[in-house]
Amino acid sequence: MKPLKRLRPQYVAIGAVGALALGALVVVPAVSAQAATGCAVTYAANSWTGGFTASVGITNLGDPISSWTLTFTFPDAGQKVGQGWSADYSQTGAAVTATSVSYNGTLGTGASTNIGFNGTWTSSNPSPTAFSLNGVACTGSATGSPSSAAPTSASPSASSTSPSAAPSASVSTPPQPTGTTPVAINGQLHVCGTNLCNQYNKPIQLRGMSSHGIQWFSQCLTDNSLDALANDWKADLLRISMYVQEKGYETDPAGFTSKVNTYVDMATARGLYAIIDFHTLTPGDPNYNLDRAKTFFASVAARNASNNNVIYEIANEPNGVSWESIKNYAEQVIPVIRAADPDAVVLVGTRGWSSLGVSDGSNETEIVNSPVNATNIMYTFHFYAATHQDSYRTVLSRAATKLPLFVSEFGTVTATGGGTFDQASSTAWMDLLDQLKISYANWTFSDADESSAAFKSGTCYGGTFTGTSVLNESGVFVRNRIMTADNFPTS
Ligand code: IDC
Repeated sequence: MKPLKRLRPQYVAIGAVGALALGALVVVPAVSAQAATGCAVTYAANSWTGGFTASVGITNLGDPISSWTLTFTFPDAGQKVGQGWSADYSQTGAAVTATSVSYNGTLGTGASTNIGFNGTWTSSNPSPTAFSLNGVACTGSATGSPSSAAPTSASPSASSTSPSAAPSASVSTPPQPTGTTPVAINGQLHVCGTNLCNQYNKPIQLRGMSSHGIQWFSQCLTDNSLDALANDWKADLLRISMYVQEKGYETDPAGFTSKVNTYVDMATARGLYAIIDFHTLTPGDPNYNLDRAKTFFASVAARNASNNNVIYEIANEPNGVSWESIKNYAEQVIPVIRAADPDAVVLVGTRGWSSLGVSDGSNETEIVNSPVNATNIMYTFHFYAATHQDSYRTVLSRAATKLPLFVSEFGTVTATGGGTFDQASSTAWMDLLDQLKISYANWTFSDADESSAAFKSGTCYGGTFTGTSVLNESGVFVRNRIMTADNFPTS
């Protein structure tokens, strides 16, 4: 996804400084053979409690260069650069250095490039100051006379800014949505504090369904079934559950990658968010699949980078493995995703089958005390209502005050995926998730011969997906909960 395009809240254009002078730059008398130097910089940050995504536009106003080093200073001691893209970053105290990478070092006169990073902050998050390119302050004007192209070849974004604009910060908000689908309304999502926020920087809850393993139930993921999910169920979300083992990804990486991308496109066409679920289950240590995860996510993140509806879930249910091992896995996979698709939300599985550790006798404090070193992530919590009851609800409520949580999978039945549909516990869970605005996906949008399946066994082949006649008790219940109005905030 292109960060600059989607940065909306707190859109701070300090580059008005650069644009002002750029617009005013008409003729600088030729002086000598000395190299002309100069630069203009724009900076935009999308900020939430404790974190931000920044986009930096760099325009070279001097003679052509073949590599560059950009330096700037954070005004607040608590501001830190985290994962970056399109440059190599380092930070010493408040001073940040970003160095060009192989494909963007060459900048002709008037040429621009864009870089960005995710950062963290503690007390405040002001825009950086003192931008310099190759040691020359970016004032928006050049010294000396560029020997090549005219400055009018500067990037449209810089030159379209009115020359009379005051060199002060300006703020713009996103326009009202033009469509009514969940993605049209909410746009690119980000994590804000412990919530999932939309393009208006407002907390939202997404409600939807998880597929069963895509190696098994493709008859339930058709144009008709997804039309029903979007229009009859009025869901916001499809989780695409790609098992890695059990005849899944490991047997045909290219084939499964392409299948996932097809389902993403089918969700996109209907204005649904799509979770790409790397469905690790057995073995429970996600590091067993670390190399596969890196290969898979590098590919799907690059392929879907321009989408604004994709959420990446890097490990379904770690089990029999410590939180530190899961964290270590996450800190290796997340940068792979960020390098290709910098602004997508990433979901991290938790210990004990994504129970925040509870099913292993632990709890959320191990995560609070040792969070994954990345921004724009949420931790997953899974439950099966007939098995997991009040004690799990207590943990979820408490953890939700400290951690961004996403229920990327839950069942209304027992943890086996079968057994009795537990309406009372399911209702208590759904009420709690609604109250906490925690997003969820129900297991499963399939016709598997088990009570967790929404559709009665074998009905997907019949091609009818709307209404309740084809649904199991669980399907009827969950559809009723999902189809109530969303009321996403747009201001
Ligand atoms: C179950 C399926 C079942 C399948 C089994 C093994 O419902 O048909 O045979 O996996 O692949 C989870 C897992 C999810 C499980 C589900 C129910 O994420 O893969 O699906 N469950 O057991 N965690 C808790 C429950």
